[in-house]
Amino acid sequence: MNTISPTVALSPDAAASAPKAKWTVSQVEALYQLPLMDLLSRAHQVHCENFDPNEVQRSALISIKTGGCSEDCSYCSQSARYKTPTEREALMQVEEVLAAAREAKEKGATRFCMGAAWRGPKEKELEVVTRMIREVKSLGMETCVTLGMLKDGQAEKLKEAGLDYYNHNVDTDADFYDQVITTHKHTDRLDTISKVREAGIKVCSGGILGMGESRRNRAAMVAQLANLNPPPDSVPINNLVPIPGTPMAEKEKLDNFEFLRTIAAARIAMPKSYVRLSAGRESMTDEMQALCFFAGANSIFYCEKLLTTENRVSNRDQMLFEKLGLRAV
Ligand code: SAM
Ligand code: DTB
Ligand code: SF4
Repeated sequence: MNTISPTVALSPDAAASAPKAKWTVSQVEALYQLPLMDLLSRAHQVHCENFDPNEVQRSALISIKTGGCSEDCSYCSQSARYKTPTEREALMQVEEVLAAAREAKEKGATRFCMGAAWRGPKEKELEVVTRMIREVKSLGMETCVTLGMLKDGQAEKLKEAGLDYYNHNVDTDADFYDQVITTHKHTDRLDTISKVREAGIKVCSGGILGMGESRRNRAAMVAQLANLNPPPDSVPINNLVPIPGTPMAEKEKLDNFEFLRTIAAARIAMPKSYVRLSAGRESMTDEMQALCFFAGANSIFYCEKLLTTENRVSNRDQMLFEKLGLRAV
């Protein structure tokens, strides 16, 4: 079998013990070009070397602040610039969020992710979110928030409140980014990711497929995530959920095998990261999801709704886990 490996760049510092292997875009693209069975075998082997392949982590997701966002992300139902079915709502109350977290815990989720439709949080808003984090932590759950771009000092406040993960997706290849979003730059995303990491919070970062990007763009996104030092702890791979009223409402669905190849490439390039099969599961068959788990996906959103769109009713997921002999962790 073809063994494509990342390039080991020799460190100029002779004292540095473990040189960091870097993936070039062409190396990741070469993974995509493998015969599917070779790619899946290799991804599954890497998965087994680093994780129990029968275990899947489950995170619940809730939208704590919906709609009315200033940004123009052309896939998003929450941008104020497009006329979508999503209505603008105020920031939720701490008590309401806590009740949702309790329910998610009872259903078996181990991590509670809170999303806000903001370019970035204002200080007063951040203060409310830190209270939510403290309360959810006190239930014994891991916490994750996704609030947009952070200013200096904000990540430290989140860390102090006990935040475990910050989700901030690179979303797509840097070269394709301005065809999707113009109100902020790809480098802004990297800047927030650095702030999160420097504050000692675990990074959750991935992207969306099926926005009209090329295979090279997909490979570049995987390479970029893999070359972060270290790679994100958690890598959500979203399949575009086309939202009526957005510029991407009529995008043609990405071929399932291309989605699967991306999961496999992400697993190989980021052996120790949790790869999350994220948005888009609602329209995937059980068989497609099983292939994604085989290819190395080992985390899902376990809740009936994502931020504004449907996900999967939890007993459908439970049945799938039973059929596949998967254990929730
Ligand atoms: N406003 C914050 C931000 O942009 O980081 C947090 C919320 S934003 C909705 C979180 C992520 O959801 C986006 O980065 C994107 O990857 C994903 N997302 C949003 N709409 C989506 C859609 N229609 N289909 C798939 N993924 C989507
Ligand atoms: C991520 O990568 N996917 C989640 C979470 N992080 C916040 C969001 C998916 C949103 C799907 C479209 C919606 O429900 O609005
Ligand atoms: Fe706003 Fe985030 Fe949606 Fe972009 S993806 S419009 S920043 S909520």
